[in-house]
Amino acid sequence: MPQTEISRGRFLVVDEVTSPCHRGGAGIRHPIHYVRKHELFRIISMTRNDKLVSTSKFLSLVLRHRPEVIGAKLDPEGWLCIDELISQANAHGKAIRMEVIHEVVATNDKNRFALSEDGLRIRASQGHSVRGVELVFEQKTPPGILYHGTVAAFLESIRASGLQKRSRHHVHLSPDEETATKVGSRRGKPIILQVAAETMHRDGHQFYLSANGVWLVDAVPATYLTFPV
Ligand code: HQG
Repeated sequence: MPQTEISRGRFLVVDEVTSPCHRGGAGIRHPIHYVRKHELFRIISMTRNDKLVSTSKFLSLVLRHRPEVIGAKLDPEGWLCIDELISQANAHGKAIRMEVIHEVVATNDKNRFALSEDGLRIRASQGHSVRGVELVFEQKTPPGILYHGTVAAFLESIRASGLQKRSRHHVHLSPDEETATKVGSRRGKPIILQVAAETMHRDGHQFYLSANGVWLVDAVPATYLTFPV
């Protein structure tokens, strides 16, 4: 942090970290956290729920898609040290606090994030698009039918080439229609496709279940899909 910027009063010193997670071992003092003043005032005026949603979206961005936005790198299994996440986020103008991260992990509607056993690292449970990260998922026998929520605009292409993982590492399938409806609704009026998961599995396709209950496959050929009439 350039001294000139501090003396111009554009930054506030918020915190100091002790980093047991970093190379160098326990108890090493690491850079002081700074937050731009306008960012701090924006945060103070947010409601608690706004803050949790905003932090969850930010964690999804960093832990699934673009860790480089805060100059961070995930390990091959998607983990990032929480102290590094906080200090890097704050250094890039995104104020984020340990208590809020813990609250997001504990209360997130889809359990999107998980802490390591020692509590020092965090990762997204699924949904990654970032390269160089490959989570080890539990292979599982799926139920007879799984569901995929999408929108009309994609149907022609899905009929032609089945479900493709696009930018993510897997195609995501839901265990029930209600969840699939929520997934599809993110893009417009939801359309629910049924996936003959048990048959697919019997034919040799591997299914994985993420820690937060999302079924994952490499692709779903169109022959296993039932489209609404
Ligand atoms: C569509 C959320 C054209 C597919 C949700 C989907 C989920 C095709 C979109 C998770 C296609 C990909 C993932 C093809 C697939 N032609 N379109 N051949 N094959 N598509 O976001 O499943 O809230 O990557 O139908 O809850 O929508 O982020 O996948 O519409 O679990 O935790 O291409 O994201 O979780 O979109 O959602 P996405 P998704 P979070």
